[in-house]
Amino acid sequence: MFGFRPYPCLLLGLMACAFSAYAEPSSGVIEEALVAPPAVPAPITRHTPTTVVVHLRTEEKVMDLADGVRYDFWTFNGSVPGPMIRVREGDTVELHLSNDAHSHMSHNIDLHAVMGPGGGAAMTVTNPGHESILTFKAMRPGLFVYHCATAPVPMHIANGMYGTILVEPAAGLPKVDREYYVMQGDFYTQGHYHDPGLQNFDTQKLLDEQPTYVLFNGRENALNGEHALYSKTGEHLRLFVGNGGPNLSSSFHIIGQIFDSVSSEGGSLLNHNVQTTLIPPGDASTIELTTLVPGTYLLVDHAITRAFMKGALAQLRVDGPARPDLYHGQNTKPATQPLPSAAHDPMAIGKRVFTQICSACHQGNAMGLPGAFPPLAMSDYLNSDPHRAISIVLHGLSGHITVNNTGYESQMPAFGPQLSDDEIAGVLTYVLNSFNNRGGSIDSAEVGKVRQSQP
Ligand code: HEC
Ligand SMILES: [Cu+2]
Repeated sequence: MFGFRPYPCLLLGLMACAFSAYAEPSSGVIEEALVAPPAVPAPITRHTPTTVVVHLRTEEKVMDLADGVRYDFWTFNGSVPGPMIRVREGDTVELHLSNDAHSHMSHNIDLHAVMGPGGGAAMTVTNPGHESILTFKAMRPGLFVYHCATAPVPMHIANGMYGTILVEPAAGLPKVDREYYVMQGDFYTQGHYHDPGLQNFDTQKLLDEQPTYVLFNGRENALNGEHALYSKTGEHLRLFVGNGGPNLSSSFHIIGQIFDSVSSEGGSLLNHNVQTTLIPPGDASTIELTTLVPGTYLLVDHAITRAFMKGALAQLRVDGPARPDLYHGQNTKPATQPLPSAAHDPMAIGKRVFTQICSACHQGNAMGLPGAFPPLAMSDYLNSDPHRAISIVLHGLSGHITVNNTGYESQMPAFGPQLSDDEIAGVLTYVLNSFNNRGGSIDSAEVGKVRQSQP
């Protein structure tokens, strides 16, 4: 009833306890050092509230939306999402919002951690070259979204103006080994997915709620490869996952993980053993997980078209010794099946394999799908070196390739384990002699050789 914290009282004894009660609500002023996502400020160790000064700067800035694709983002502090603000329950936040002198628009901020009309929006409307100050008390703990709320609001958000503010509960959060900050958003460009060059905002797509891109941290591959989130086996991770929207809800999932705990709708209720959690626009969730088995895990929006065809894909790399006790598998060669009668004709075998397998991705007309699957029809990549395709079908292919002047950076699985040498020879022969390709044939002895030489 006096705002005592039982824990410091126990530690420090009665005198200190009485003192700490007097010391509240404020023990000085702190200037928060913000960091760029996916990093977050360090956990709070204070046991008393204080005044935290936060500086945010709105900046309009052309950056990469994907490889070779540029976009005129509107940002907080030059990043999408804006930096995570971290304060403690009961803190008073003094937020300085400055708007870059080169901006074309005024901007403001609505923080969902604020209890007051507009969440700060009306008080912070800031013209280019100006600054405004909003002071509020962070009364409720949780992970909250902030965003620009200047008209047209959907456009400011669609251009990247969102972030999160974490209000730690007075008792603090349990200790974990690593923390990361990921935020989903949908983007609307006049060009198609992966059309190169500077892409303009598309109002009609925004109105139709049909984004060209759905992204984690404002750029395709922002958290992939060398930028992947990282952990060692056996560690506990905490992910602060937000959704800026403006339109799409996220079915947030990590392929091959089960979340230890999820704060439902970012609130104080914890759900456990969760596979996929729903994060609507303007919401955020604190997600904890344990990384037991090494390898690379994919963070996705499980509305899965967005992950594989609109960019909503990030990586978590886990290093450490293998755990066959928890996870292992075996690949055996299939027993050679007796071939159906007409089946010694490579073209007939090839047509069947193409229809059953290859067409799922490369399409029945072999034209592929823009941005996702390269064409096999008139493919300069295939026709320039048909023998290279043996190894592609046997072992799969990933990384950047260029087919008919278009870049692809995707993944084709290995079909070596499931297709026989005859079938691979057949399908390549079929493809080479169809779809306006150059002709020629691949025989199964060649496939056998490649299979032997590169196990
Ligand atoms: C699950 C989807 C998928 C299936 C099924 C698939 N591929 Fe692919 N394939 C891809 C992707 C994706 C790439 C590009 C990989 C990259 O970007 O590095 C590719 C690339 C290729 C290439 C080189 C690029 C080009 O266009 O010439 C060839 C050749 C190829 N595939 C042949 C085949 C054949 C033959 C089959 C059937 C046995 C097949 N693929 C089945 C997804 C698939
Ligand atoms: Cu704005």
